[in-house]
Amino acid sequence: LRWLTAGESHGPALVATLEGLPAGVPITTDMVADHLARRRLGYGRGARMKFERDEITFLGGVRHGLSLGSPVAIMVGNTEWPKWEQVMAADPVDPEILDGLARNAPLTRPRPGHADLAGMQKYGFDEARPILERASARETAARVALGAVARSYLKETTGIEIVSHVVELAAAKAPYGVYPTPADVEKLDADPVRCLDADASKAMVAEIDQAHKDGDTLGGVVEVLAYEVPVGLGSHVHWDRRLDARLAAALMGIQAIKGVEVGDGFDLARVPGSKAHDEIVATEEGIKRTSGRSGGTEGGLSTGELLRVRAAMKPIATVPRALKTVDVVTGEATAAHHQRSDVCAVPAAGIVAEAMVALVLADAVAEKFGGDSVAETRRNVRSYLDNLAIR
Ligand code: EPS
Repeated sequence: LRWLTAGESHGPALVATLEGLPAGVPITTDMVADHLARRRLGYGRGARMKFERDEITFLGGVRHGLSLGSPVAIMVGNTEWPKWEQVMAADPVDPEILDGLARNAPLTRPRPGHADLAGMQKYGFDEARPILERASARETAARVALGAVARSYLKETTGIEIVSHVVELAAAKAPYGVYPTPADVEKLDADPVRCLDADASKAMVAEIDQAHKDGDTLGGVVEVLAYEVPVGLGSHVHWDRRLDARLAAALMGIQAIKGVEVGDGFDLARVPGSKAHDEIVATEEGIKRTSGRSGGTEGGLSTGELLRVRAAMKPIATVPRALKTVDVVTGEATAAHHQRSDVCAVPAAGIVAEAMVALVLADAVAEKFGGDSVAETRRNVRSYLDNLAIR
């Protein structure tokens, strides 16, 4: 599978394309809309989430609710576009009109922690607008749209289902080792911070309320679980074929993610080998592991156990109590620019992380099982599983 996104935060739309998907995958506007709506949820999001809508248009690859095997192209319209039509116009605009627009004021005070400064230096701009427009996490709407397609493909061909939850938000933590299942998704989506534990959820909301009062922003940790992953996705034979490496890169590629763990991750470095691995036992249902410390990958291959990855999001870089910076035009010390921002987007990051995991697993499934139609892929999956010599 190959996929790409394009579009700026305040441009007319985001577009996303996915190439290599077989024919017969159920895809509907409602399916994509549901996931986009889930991404907009979460306590601590800013004003823009309230007034903007994601408008979905399929431009190719889908007919009467099923994929055709041709590239799938999805457009996610920004309903805010009319306010930005001149500032973000593709064609040249009369400078007199632009000068009169407050929205077009040059952003010369880069925000620490954002792409603003290094981006201006690298691309040769003297203000941050051309950088922040694409660095913005608005782009994750396009990934979630593709993720909705990827998860339909996974469910149809292998039965894989993906769930995420927020396990830490600033200092508030959910109890360790509780793994929500697909049956918990409705409850998770109804929680203000997408956390299964009621006490931890309250503590997380309190953290956000305090940060809001303090003019601050917060990060946290999300965990993604994939159920029914067959043994043998990815490979030990080369670094870039390792499933864990591909998952780590995909999660790290989400805006503001600074750390990724597979299974117990960094904790495994702190215990002896006798407590770090998952022992193998014979059961009536076949060979199993007695624990899930590895997160469902060994040697870069999926083991057939629960797949579990975590991503750590740093606090949003647009801090209301603006941080110290330098005005790149005057060279003077000043405060970073700030108009509005989310206090916390960790619950949304979980939905984006689900999409990234779905896209990586869809790629690994397509690579392992091939097939030009869902029926063919399904046959290949069944034949592989039915013929495993060791089980
Ligand atoms: C974002 C900043 C905010 C968020 C935006 C991502 O936008 P603005 O600066 O226009 O208020 O609302 O996220 C979305 C629009 C979205 O759909 O997720 C940023 O700087 O990353």
